Amino acid sequence: MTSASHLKEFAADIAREAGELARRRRAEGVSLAATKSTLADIVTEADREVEALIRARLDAERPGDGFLGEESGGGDGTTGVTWVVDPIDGTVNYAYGMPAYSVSIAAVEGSADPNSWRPLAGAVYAPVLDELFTAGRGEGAWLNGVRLAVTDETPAGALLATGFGYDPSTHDGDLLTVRQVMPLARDLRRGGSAALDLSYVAAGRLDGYFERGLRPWDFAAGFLLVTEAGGIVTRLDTASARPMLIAAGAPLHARITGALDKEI
Ligand code: LIP
Repeated sequence: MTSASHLKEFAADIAREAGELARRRRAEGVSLAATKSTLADIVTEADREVEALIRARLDAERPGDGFLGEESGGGDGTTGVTWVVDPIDGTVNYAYGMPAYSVSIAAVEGSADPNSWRPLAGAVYAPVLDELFTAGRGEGAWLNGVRLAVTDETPAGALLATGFGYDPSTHDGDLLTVRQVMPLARDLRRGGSAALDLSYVAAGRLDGYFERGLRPWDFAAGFLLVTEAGGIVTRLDTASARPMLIAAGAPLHARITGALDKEI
């Protein structure tokens, strides 16, 4: 099995190239390619082009690996390594011209099933800010070469982030979850990119993050960033259609989990 360090460097190199393509295409003007689960769940031509670039690089340099991409699906490989890719996470931000979008690339041991995979390496690149978050299993989490750590004290309350699904029928339930957790918070952010939200937890820019209904490609890289930065990431209700993901330092993670158990 290739080392986590090598997979991390490989993911970082591809994420930079893919992010630059996404940034160039955004500057040229974005065209809508299709809608998916709802009218709000969009895919742009750039999403497809960026994922094709990532897949071509992976196929050329690691042809036997498995792949799961948000736009092109994929399948298991023969090497025991599977790449889990979101070419543009924060697609709606990207389409509207907001800078909070990222390329998320993760390598896992096993298949692309978050209930059984073992994260090995991850890279999340935000091209507008030129910020590259990377992690290798057992090697810590880094931002542009600086070591990252989650926060552990939130005396003024926690700075939390969350997100909402594309299906409007889920919004009431998600807002109820926000009400359950808000007593722990000093404030709440909704950035629009799960990969960046998780990267920010790893970097201590957020104290915690929770969201229902994320897809594997949304969190595969960010999950490892948080755990390698000393945090805890868990998924609740994994048998449901919309599992809950919680990411934070250990004390806050326990408080968020406890708050979700309370009726309001
Ligand atoms: C997005 C996530 C975000 C979530 C959005 C959407 P996409 O991924 O990163 O956290 O709230 O509903 O799922 O669709 O931009 O790749």
